Amino acid sequence: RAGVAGAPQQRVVGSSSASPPAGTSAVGDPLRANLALMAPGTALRDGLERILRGRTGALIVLGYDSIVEEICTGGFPLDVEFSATRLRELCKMDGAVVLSSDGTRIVRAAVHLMPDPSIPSEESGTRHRTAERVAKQTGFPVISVSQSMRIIGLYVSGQRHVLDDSAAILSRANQALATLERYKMRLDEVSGTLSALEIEDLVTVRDAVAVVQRLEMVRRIADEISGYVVELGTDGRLLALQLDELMAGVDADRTLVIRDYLPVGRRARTLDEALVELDLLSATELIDLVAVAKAIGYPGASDALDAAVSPRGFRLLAKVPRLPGPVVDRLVDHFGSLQRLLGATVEDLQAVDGVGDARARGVREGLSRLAEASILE
Ligand code: 3AT
Ligand code: 3AT
Ligand code: MN
Repeated sequence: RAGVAGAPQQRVVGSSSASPPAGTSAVGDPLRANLALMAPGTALRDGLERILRGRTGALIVLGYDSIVEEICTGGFPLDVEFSATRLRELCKMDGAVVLSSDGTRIVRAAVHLMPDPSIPSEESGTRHRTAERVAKQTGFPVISVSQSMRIIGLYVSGQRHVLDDSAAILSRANQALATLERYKMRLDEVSGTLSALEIEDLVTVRDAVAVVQRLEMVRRIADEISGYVVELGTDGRLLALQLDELMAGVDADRTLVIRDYLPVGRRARTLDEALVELDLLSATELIDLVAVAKAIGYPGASDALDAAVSPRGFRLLAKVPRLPGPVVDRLVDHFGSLQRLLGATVEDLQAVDGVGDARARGVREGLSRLAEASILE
């Protein structure tokens, strides 16, 4: 076997049961997936709370394979179904409890774990040192319940996470939610302005980039709240509903506005590249419009912000009711810009594949309505 101190595999348990909430980035986050497994409302969390209340401690390994087996000594094999009360009783004994990686079975109990002592650990107590080392050596998440400090810790992929009680998480989540509301209002303002400028064909790079910037700020804070939703489990139901309502359509708009304004030419980026670049911006860079413009492929100079640009029309076409995505793509392909789309007659529109008389009228009316609405604003 390769050196144990090398990079541990990162394992995600229970990821199938934890559906990602709104706003979560596509890349799976092992910490988040594991927090979902032990969130309020789960049997595992119930067991951990019982251990805390009983004022005993615990050391629990979430996964059993040959690597775990090798560092286990003593104790006894069980292989019984998991239950919160069983876990609590077994944790009254000295040693560690080993669960299956989905947390549904108790595999071994009263085990003395002997991880590689050369693995560095910042912890002091033997329980927590062992937890950190076992997590690093096996790649499985390890939970420690401290008897002296009365806290639940999760060691996963080199990180230590202390589980807070729901009240504390909720108060942080509500602060984040208030921030999200403010950001969302500002986003609605700048995107309304952009729509009006698009209709008049008066957009500058600055106007478009301001919307991209606000969308990214909203996405980031929403992602933070998704983390709280996961951690809160059943206690986060109302928070999840509020988040979903505030975030309706935001992700779609993010791709639409970028597709509208991705520059062409030598420095051109694909949509995915632009999204990755945006994600890489630090919090301070995100405040800087020049840096945001650069991320989606515009020159990184402040005078470039004042250049005139024209949208392709994806974002406004998406506001026309009952227009399927592929038809939107073909319309943009055919006309090339929002201005040409706005100038197109019903006959012109019908030249596009999949656009019959009725749909052409729908598009014509939809665009006219959007134009009127944005001028009235
Ligand atoms: P008691 O009879 O309960 O005192 P025990 O054999 O049941 O002893 P525990 O597992 O309860 O032992 O551990 C008690 C403490 O002993 C925990 C830790 O502070 C210390 N301890 C155990 N093993 C080691 C070790 N290898 N190195 C340093 N301290 C250790
Ligand atoms: P507390 O915060 O006091 O709960 P600690 O890190 O100070 O944790 P202790 O040395 O007091 O840890 O040990 C407490 C218990 O942890 C003793 C034993 O039941 C368990 N424990 C410690 N090391 C191991 C190990 N290597 N394998 C299994 N169980 C262990
Ligand atoms: Mn102790």
